[in-house]
Amino acid sequence: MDTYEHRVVGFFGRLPAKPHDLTDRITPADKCIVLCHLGVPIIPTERWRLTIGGLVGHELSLSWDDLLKLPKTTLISFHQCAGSPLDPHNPTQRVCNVQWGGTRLNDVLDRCGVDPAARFVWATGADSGSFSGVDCGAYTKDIPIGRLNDDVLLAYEMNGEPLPEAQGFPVRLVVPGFYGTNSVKWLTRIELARDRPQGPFTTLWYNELNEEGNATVPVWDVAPQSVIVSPAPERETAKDESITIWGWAWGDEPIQRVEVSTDAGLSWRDAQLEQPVGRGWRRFAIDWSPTNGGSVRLMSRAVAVSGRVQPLEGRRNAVYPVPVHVV
Ligand SMILES: Nc1nc2c(c(=O)[nH]1)N[C@H]1C(S)=C(S)[C@@H](COP(=O)(O)O)O[C@H]1N2
Ligand SMILES: [Mo]
Repeated sequence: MDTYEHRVVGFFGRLPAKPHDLTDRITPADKCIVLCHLGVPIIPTERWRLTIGGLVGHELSLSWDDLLKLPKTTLISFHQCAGSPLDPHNPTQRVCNVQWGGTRLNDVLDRCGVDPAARFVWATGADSGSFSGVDCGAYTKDIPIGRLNDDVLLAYEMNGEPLPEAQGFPVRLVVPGFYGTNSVKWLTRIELARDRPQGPFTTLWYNELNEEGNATVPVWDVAPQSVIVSPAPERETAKDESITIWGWAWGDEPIQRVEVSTDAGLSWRDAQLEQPVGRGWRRFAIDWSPTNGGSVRLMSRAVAVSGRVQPLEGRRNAVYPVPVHVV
């Protein structure tokens, strides 16, 4: 396999924007999350190739020019980091909303043909090295083949611009609805396989007990979640003054409603929830006129169509409380 010089060797990330900074529907690139376990490889487009192999009719190798000749799709999708694989239940709210541009993975797979025995799509990046004391080799993730909708992209644009280097230049996978960890950056290899890959990112990390506590599942689909953007934590608001509490809600499963509590979770009211825009996050809003003075914890919780609710604590999609002061 080709090896690449790295701009950064070892873990690299950007401090995530706080929820009250996520005021834009489409998050500007410099406020988006950045997370690189193994560093940042430098990949000139002239050298880049994507090979597609494993359980396919015939292997394919695409150059940058080949890729650009294929039809381009753009879509909006929320993009959320599952948090550190070493601390997976910590609710980090590392999230943004992005417009991606690229080629449908399905269009490329149609050209090489998929063997019916294939059950997983492996994706490997050009970055390699060690993470948390483990020599990882390359970064390889998988998605179940049933998840190969037309929204899975070989993306080369973020918000209308080429991908930034740390965010996968020149090409990354984007799997809308799945946690960011599955959207492999600096993508160089796609492989169809019967089983899950055996590297540390699919065995040692990024597997967890499901909510029912009865099975270990891969960290794939994003659980229902919401954050309050406004008011910001610790804001003062006047008694009897009406303010709008608003924020974003998202999840792999469609969200049916968002509830807001202005009494630390004792009672909940339905917020207004806008219609979905692609796979993007959705704005919710509710008016509130506090009648009593003092400190208050505002909360929002998303409810998915299945009835699955954002929990109060204990999981990465736990409710994000916002303390405010009524004066
Ligand atoms: N090749 C590669 N792809 C990767 C990673 C990585 O370390 N290497 N990190 C993953 C994780 S955990 C996340 S959250 C997203 C972050 O994407 P971003 O940096 O563009 O926001 O990339 C994913 N894709
Ligand atoms: Mo992540």
